[in-house]
Amino acid sequence: MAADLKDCRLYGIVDLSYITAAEAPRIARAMIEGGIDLIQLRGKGHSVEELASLAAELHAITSQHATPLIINDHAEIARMVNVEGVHVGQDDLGVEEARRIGGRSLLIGKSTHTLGQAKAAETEGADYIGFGPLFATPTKPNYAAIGLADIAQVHREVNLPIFCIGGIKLTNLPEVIAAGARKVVIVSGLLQSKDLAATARAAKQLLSASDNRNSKI
Ligand code: 3NM
Repeated sequence: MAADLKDCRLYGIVDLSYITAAEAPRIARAMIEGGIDLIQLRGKGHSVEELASLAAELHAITSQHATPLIINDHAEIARMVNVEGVHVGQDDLGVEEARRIGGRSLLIGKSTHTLGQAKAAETEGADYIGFGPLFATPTKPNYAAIGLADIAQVHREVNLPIFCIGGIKLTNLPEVIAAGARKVVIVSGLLQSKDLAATARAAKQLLSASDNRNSKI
C-alpha cells in the first residue's frame, strides 16, 4: 500500500509492556477513532507465535480503516500476516535484511538516536525513521535523552519522513513542534491516558495546526 507517509502525523504503538494482548484490539480501535495514522505492534520478550497471532487480529481491524500496521523487530511475521511494514532498531536487522525476510513490498522504519544514524538510515534505504528519545522515557529505558536541539537539523539534512519519539506527551508536544517536529510517536502518553481517542485527537490537532505543515515530507 506504501501508505503516504508524508500525510502521517501521529504514530501510535500497541506496546505490550503497557497493555495486555487481550486489550490490544480495543486499544487499536481507540487509536483509529482518535485519528492515529500508523500503528505499530511492539512486544519485547513476547514470542513470534504470540505476536503473529495478535498481529493478525489487529490487522483485521486496521485494514478496515486503511491504517498501516507495522510490526516491531520481527520481519518474519510479515510473511505470516499481511502487515504493511516492519520497524527495526539499531541493534536489529538491517533495512535490506528486513525487506528480504519480509519477502514483499513493505514499509521499513528504523530507530535512530543521532543525526549520523538518521543519515545512515536514509542511505540504507529506510522508508521512515524514528528520532529520539527526545526525553528520558520508561518505555525505552537505558537510552539517554537527546533533547530537542537536533530536530531542526535532522529535518534539513534527512530527506525521509521523521517521527520524533520518546517522552512526548500532550503537555510537551507544543515545545516539540516548535523545535521543528512534524510527525511524532506517542506511546505511554496515549496508552496511559484516560481517554486515548481524545488524547490522540488533541495531539493531531496540535500537529496539523503547526506551521511545519508546509514541508514536503
Ligand atoms: N523508541 P514513550 S523512544 C519505542 O528513541 C521507543 O528510538 C525510542 O515511548 C527511540 O512515548 C521509545 O512512552 C519509547 O516515551 C517511546
